[in-house]
Amino acid sequence: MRDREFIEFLGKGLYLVRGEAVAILTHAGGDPDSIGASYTLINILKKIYGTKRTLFTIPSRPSTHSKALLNHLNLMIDDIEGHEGYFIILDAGSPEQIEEYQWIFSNPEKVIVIDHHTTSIGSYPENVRLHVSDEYQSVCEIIYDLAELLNYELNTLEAEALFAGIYYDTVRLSVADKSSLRVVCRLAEKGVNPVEFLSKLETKIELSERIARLKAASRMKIYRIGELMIVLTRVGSYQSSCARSLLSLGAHIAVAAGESDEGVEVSMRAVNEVIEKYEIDLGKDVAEKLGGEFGGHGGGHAAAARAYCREGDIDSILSRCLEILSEKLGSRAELMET
Ligand SMILES: [Mn+2]
Repeated sequence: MRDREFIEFLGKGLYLVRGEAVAILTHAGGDPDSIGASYTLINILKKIYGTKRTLFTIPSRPSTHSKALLNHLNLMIDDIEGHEGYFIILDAGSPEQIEEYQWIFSNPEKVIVIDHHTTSIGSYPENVRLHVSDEYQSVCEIIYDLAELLNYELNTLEAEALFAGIYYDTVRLSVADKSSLRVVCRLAEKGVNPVEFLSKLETKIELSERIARLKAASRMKIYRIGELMIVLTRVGSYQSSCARSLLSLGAHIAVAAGESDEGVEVSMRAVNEVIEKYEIDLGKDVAEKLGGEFGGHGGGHAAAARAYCREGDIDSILSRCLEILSEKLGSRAELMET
């Protein structure tokens, strides 16, 4: 177990919800880590803590990737409006990430946060119960350790759910450390078949997503910052999928922005060599800053992050993003002729 003291404190912290009604929330859009952890935690709460009602929701709307996992797990989204009881927030490093559900903080002592991002955790209201450790690479591993502490026997579906979170939060295991890999091996013993399971989550690229990716590529502006290729583009939907696809075209860092109900959504991705060599963290150094400057919020991981900007137009947001990147990377950005 990575951190027994932390897990024991979590196990005890959850005594609070014994026999109570609980609603579980992920961060906006959800991702495999938050959904996989929610699925398994729901079962643990029902069986070990005897919760009387356990609801689940994803703020904003589930992303396409999230929907495939929800279907596989047969996990339904509940209406938690007006829920009275406890709330557990998973994998959301700051309160803004639960979007429209800010009302749950009217009773902060009934809110429990379980997470592995520590940078903005101080922005949660006082009296919210925090169980946060950045020693962990995923919330799914925290829930795995909790199951181990409680002697809870995971079934195959729960093992798959946790595997999904660890797999994606460690960028397909490429940055997985010894502890994450140990858990992956334990999960494999529970019957996870990675090839079969991952193909279910990954084969479905909708036609609309293909169109968005291709448009993003045709509209992109290419910049050079020192030895790095940075691309910026605008696209109406699937911003994160577009940014990701531009990395496979050859960009070191890709930024895709587009209008959403929330204002301008900016997704960014970087290849790992750049993250390591330049010690840049897109979540902390770029998305958080950008969101803050344009009246919104942002965050994420070193190699994958997102900002929501409520003020400003796409062009000024993208050029500020480029400025932040060049400051951080220590050279000027030059536009390449196309
Ligand atoms: Mn996570």
